[in-house]
Parts: sequence; structure tokens; C-alpha cells
Amino acid sequence: MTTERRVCRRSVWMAALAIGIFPVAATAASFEMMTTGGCSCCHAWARHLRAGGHDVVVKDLAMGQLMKMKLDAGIPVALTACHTARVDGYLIEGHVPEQDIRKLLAERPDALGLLVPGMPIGSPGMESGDKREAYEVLLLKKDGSTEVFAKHGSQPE
Ligand SMILES: [Cu+2]
Repeated sequence: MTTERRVCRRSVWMAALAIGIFPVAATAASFEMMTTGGCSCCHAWARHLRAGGHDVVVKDLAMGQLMKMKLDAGIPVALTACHTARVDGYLIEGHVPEQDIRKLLAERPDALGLLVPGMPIGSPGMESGDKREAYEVLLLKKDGSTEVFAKHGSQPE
């Protein structure tokens, strides 16, 4: 009887976890980040994710391989950045803040993922003193179009 009750309680907890009632338990994610040798801002972004409690495995690719992977994955060439990460079925291109990735994983839109084109100063991993460029995080749709997912930088957040 005791065992039965315990099993029952566990399955209730598992179900709650599956539908996201416990945001703290559900938010730590496993990332695979692809970068190319010597990209210090890529590694700085990986540290930003780890500081948020996530696991990050780093894969080093040759520049040509990295670019081919991005394009094969559906990232428009004009919107590419330095590193590309995969998390939970989504692509994360560039210096996307961890809080936006949490929002993506919570809302799970029908899309390829998030991107921050280029390398804006002041984005996570691109810190430079107090300098903060305004930049947008874009949601990349499956048809290659984008929409603004979040705005950061000089304007109030
Ligand atoms: Cu970078």
C-alpha cells in the first residue's frame, strides 16, 4: 500500500513536470554548440548558458563545415552569426540571451529557432564595458521568414 502510494505520487509529479508546472525543473536544457577554433565570444556565450544552469557541449568545426551546417539547417546566409547551437529541437544562432531561449522552450512555437545576426556589442558573450548596442532576437520560421521575438540594448527592456 505504501509503495503504491509512492508510485502514484511520483507519476503525478512526472505528469506535472511534463506539462511544465515546475518551471525551475523544466528549464535546464542541454545544448550542443558548434563553433570554429578560437572564437572567444562563442565560448563566452557558452559560459553565459552554463551560468543559467544549462549543459553545453562544444563541437569545433572547420569554418567551411560550420557554414555548410548553418545553411543546410535553414539559416539564411545574411542572418548568420558566429556559433550555432541545437537545443531541444531548436536552432540557436548567435548571441541569443538565455532568458529568450527559456521563453522559446516554454512556448515551443512552430519554428526553426532563434537568432541574433552578427555579433552585437553588449549581447551575452559580447560584453564590452558599458557599451550596449540595440539588437533584436528573431524567431526563424520554417519557411525562412523571421519575426521579432525580443528586443534588447539601449531601449528600456
Ligand atoms: Cu560571437
